[in-house]
Formats: sequence, structure tokens, C-alpha cells
Amino acid sequence: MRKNVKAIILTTIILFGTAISLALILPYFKDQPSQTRLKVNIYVNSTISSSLSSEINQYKQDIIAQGYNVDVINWSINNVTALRNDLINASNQPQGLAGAVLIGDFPSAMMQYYDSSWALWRNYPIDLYLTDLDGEWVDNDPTDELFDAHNNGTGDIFPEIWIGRICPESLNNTDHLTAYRNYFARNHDYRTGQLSRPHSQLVYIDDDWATSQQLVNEWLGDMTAYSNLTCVAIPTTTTTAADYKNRLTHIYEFVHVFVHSWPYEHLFGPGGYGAEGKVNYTDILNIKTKPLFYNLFACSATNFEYRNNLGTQYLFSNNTLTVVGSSKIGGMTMNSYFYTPLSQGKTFGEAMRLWYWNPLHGPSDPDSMGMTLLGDPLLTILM
Ligand SMILES: [Ca+2]
Ligand SMILES: [Ca+2]
Ligand SMILES: [Ca+2]
Repeated sequence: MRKNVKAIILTTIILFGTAISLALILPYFKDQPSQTRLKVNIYVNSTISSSLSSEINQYKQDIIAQGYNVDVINWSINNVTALRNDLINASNQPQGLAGAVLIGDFPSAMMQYYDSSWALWRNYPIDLYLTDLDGEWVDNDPTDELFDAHNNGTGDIFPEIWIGRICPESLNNTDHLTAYRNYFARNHDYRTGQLSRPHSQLVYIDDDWATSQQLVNEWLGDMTAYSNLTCVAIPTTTTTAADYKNRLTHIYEFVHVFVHSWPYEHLFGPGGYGAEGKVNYTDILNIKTKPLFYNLFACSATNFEYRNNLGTQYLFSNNTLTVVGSSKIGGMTMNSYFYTPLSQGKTFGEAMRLWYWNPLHGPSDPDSMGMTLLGDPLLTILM
């Protein structure tokens, strides 16, 4: 009998223990991003779809060959809420939705915030609106069409899907149709091994992010996708506009640059005054840039609503395939949460989505909320 009592007590303890463990573990799995979704939506602005039909078809075949199911959708509604509703609807289908590619000029949600350093209100395009599909977006004064806040609502503030934009139409120095065609030609070349680079990364850290060797080492420790790293940073080397422009002609695969910027130019030197030279959008077009991928820690460089913004200019110049950056003040910190998935062969889109789940600088950090992906989100660095 005593044995039975002991057994019952032991069983009860084990059951309680298991229940408590499951209660702790299950929400973790529930909240973690799923990696099994294999459906992709490609939205094409209907005004360019017939001009680009062969390019889009090739791109679709390439994504199918990559292992995804693909819907190509001709889109003509100039309303970002309608686009988000379509993404929500797709993600609620049995197949789910991994992410979406927007080809052509598509609307964006705009967010406003108070910039205390300059004592003025600013607004910026926020693609997190199109990737966090179950969070709540608050617009206190709907007449201005600017969002004011982002909350969990009935879901959470983290992104369920990823998104990438392929649109050169903010550039006034480029023929847009040619830019699309060249982009898709080199995209196919990369996917078929005809465009490649030695697997290497340039990490270019201007003065204000390289005030000590310890700080430089911290940045470098998070660059986990490449073992072949070239670091140019003070205090050990000279960082200037002229030197940076020269480095862009070298055959790095990936460039990660830390530099003060406006949407249309980089400003080298401390404080953002450009004392060590400037690199503007026309420079990016005219330099024969060799790298394929960029992470721009460069305030507002990927503000794609801004005419001649740097991010779009990088993307549609020379060899570029994908650009990550911020549409507002800020940029990517906790970089290993982005680079480690890339090193595992995950796509740029998925790496960006997973990065947003980092524990310190996720979607609640104002400096993270402008993070944007320009170019093909389905590429990987291991193709
Ligand atoms: Ca508002
Ligand atoms: Ca969410
Ligand atoms: Ca410098």
C-alpha cells in the first residue's frame, strides 16, 4: 500500500512537472516564427506587368525552382491597407504565406515620430506594417494618414512574414524599364551561377561607430555570415568618402557600412557634417560598384519614398541584388540575428524577419522600426 501511495505521489509530481514544463515551453514554440511556410506572393504593378512579362515569368520559374509555391498577382489598387488585407487573407489560407515581393511602384504606410534632436516631427515609410499582420496600428488623427503607434493588439508586434520592394521609379537619373530589366537579368545570373563573388565582406565603420577598438570588435563579432572579413575603421585605418568609393570597386560580395547619411548622400567624418567627404546617389550610379549585397547603417538611406534615395540607387546600379537599411534615423543593431540565418542559407527576407525577433532591438525600438529590404528577398548568400 505504501508503495502504491509513493507511486501515486511520484506520478503526480512527474505529471505536474511535465504540465509546468509544457506550459513554459509551448508558448515559446507557438510564438517562434515558423520556418515551414513555402508560399510566396509576387505583386506586380499592373502598369508595368505587360512590359516585364518575360522577366517576371523567368523570376517566377526561378522561385519555383527554389522550392516555393508562387502566386503572381497583377495589382492596381493604390491603397496600402488593401494590400495588407490581401497579405492577411493569403496568410490565413491553409498554405500560409512566407512573404511577398512588390515589383513596381506600391504604396507604403507612413509613420510619424517626434525627433527630439532636431525638435521637429518627421515621418517615414514603414514596411513593418506589411509584415506584422496581427499587431495593431494606431492612427490618432486619421486625416493626416500617418500612424502614431504600434501595439500588440490581439496578436503581437513581431513580423509574421517578410517583404521586399523592387522599384527604381524614385530615381530621376535612370530609365526605369531598363533598370527593371537589368535587375532581373543579373538576378537570374546570380541564381544560375553566372554572377558571383568571392565569399567576403567589407565592414566599413566611420568615426562615430568606431570610437574604440573594443567597439569595433563588438560590431565585428556580430558579422557572423562571413569568415573573410575586411574591416576599415578608425582608430586603426582611415575612413573617408574617397576611400569608401574606391572600395566599392573591389569584388566584395557584401558591404556593411556605418556612416552618417541623409536619404540622398553619405556624410563621412564625425558628427554628420561631411568633413571627410560626401558620397551622393549619382556617385553610387557612376562608380562601377562590384558588391552584390549591402547593409546600410546609414540614417534614412532606404527611405524609398524619397526621390533619388541612396538605397534605391544602390539597388539599381551595376551589380547590386539586395539592400537592407533604414527608412528613418537608425539602422540594424544585434546584427548576428540577421547574419547567422544568412550563414545557414536562409533567405534575406527570412533573415530580416528573424532579426526582428531579437531580444533587445526588435519592433519596439524606434531605431529598428524603419528597417527596410529593397530588392529580392528570396536570395541567399549560398546560392
Ligand atoms: Ca495620424
Ligand atoms: Ca505580429
Ligand atoms: Ca572617417
